Amino acid sequence: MSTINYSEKIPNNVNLGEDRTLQRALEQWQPNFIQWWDDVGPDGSTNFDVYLRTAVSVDPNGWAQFDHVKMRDYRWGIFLNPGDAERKVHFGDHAGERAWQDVPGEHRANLRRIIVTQGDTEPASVEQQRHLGLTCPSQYDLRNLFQVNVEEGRHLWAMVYLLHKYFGRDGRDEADALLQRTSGDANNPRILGAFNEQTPDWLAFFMFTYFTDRDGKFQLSALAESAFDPLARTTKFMLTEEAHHMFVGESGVSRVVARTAQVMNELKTDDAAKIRAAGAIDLGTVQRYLNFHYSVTIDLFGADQSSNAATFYSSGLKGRYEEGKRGDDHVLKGQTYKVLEVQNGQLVEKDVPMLNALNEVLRDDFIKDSVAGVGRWNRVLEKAGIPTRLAVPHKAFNRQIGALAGIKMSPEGRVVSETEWAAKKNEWLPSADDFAFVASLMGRVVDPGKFAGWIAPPVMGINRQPVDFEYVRFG
Ligand code: BYC
Repeated sequence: MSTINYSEKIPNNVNLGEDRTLQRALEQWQPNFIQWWDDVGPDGSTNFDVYLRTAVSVDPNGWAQFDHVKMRDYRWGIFLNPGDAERKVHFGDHAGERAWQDVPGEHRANLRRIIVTQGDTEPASVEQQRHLGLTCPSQYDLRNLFQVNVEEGRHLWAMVYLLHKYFGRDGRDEADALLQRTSGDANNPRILGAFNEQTPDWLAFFMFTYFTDRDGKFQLSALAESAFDPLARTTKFMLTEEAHHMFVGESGVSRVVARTAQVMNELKTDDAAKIRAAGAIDLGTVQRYLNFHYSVTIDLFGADQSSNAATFYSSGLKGRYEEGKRGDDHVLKGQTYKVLEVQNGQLVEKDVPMLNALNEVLRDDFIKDSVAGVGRWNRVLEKAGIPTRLAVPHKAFNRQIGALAGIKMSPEGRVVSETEWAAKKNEWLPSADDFAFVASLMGRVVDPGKFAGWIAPPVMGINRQPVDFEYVRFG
């Protein structure tokens, strides 16, 4: 079951050939997907041969094969982690019952909504990143961008398979709509806020893959607990791909910070203007990008109190991060959780029923994980003898979703007036000037082993290849 059949038009390990109707329906969706890739996928990349990894099996060891391929010919397919016939639902009102191999009628609408929301983010991110290849800082980075892009395409396939197989005509319509919404489109935008923002430059890309792909890690982990077994198995496999995306983000920002620290030491200055004049990105700009991507990403977890979240959990559709490792009753009735609320213009903590606060529980798990990586960036500064430190802003900073959307907050967590917000906004979030400066650095470096001046080279290459390997052949 874990071996992937590449002889079929749609590579898969779900015996697609045995279900002709489903196979035909997906084969009809496939050219629309390719059309979408051609229209809004990576700009100007059609003839490139890219050193990509492709899944060859879903076994934890050795699922990946590396080769130069054209992205259009990437073997997008449907790969589920191996099933366990004995698997039981392990949280919520159905705990102890057999995991579902089909969709129970009463949970159909909610499951469809979750799968569509998940599926919508995948093509959105490809659309957001489509112009970045034109300004890559190196071949190594270009290859990583393209790897992320093809895997997001595959994640779309993962959700489309579930929609087609388990949701009939509605599912097919939703699968079509996933190719019709467009990131940032005024009339038909993507579903969630962060996926309609722009990713205008590589600093934004690294922040996005560090923070926003980490939302992917936490949401997919919560779905990997689902009572609906096909969803759990497909998201488990997606998580193995997601790990590389977060690596691209974490190491990317780390290399930017390393280069900036080097320039600061060479010039013996922390003056942003001088650092910029030397072609590096000053730490103030890095911090403002961080503030932006962190705040729009924590919005992705939804409202702090949500009856949807309670229903999703109690009915077994979506668990918590690492549900199986938690020591409580996995039903959570009568338990409480602390959320922040605005009262008379100030933040106060309030105990609310935990079931309703599960979006906040997941957001808090995400926050802990994000902060750890920021600490690793700070160690780069520390080692270089630079006293400045990066930090995630307060949870209520720049929020648009949930109770905290009603308050203006400084990154340090001080409630501020509208007037102060307007005056300081450009110190806290990237300004037009910051974007213009970062854009001015975005050249296009494509000689093997060469890197743009604003980013340090990586410590090692991909798949034990040297850093100056020809990761992309431009055809
Ligand atoms: N922007 O009761 P609430 C990834 C809507 S990332 C705009 O809190 P709920 C990836 C919400 O839809 C992982 N709207 O909602 C990363 C609802 O609308 P309706 C993606 C928002 O259902 C990088 C209303 O506000 N996966 O994989 O509890 C690259 C009330 O909100 C936002 C998932 O998200 C927002 N930020 O929670 C590529 C998992 N937040 O119905 C890929 C599936 C909320 O009233 N999704 N709203 O019109 C879910 O589990 C839930 O839908 C959410 C929302 C957690 C997102």
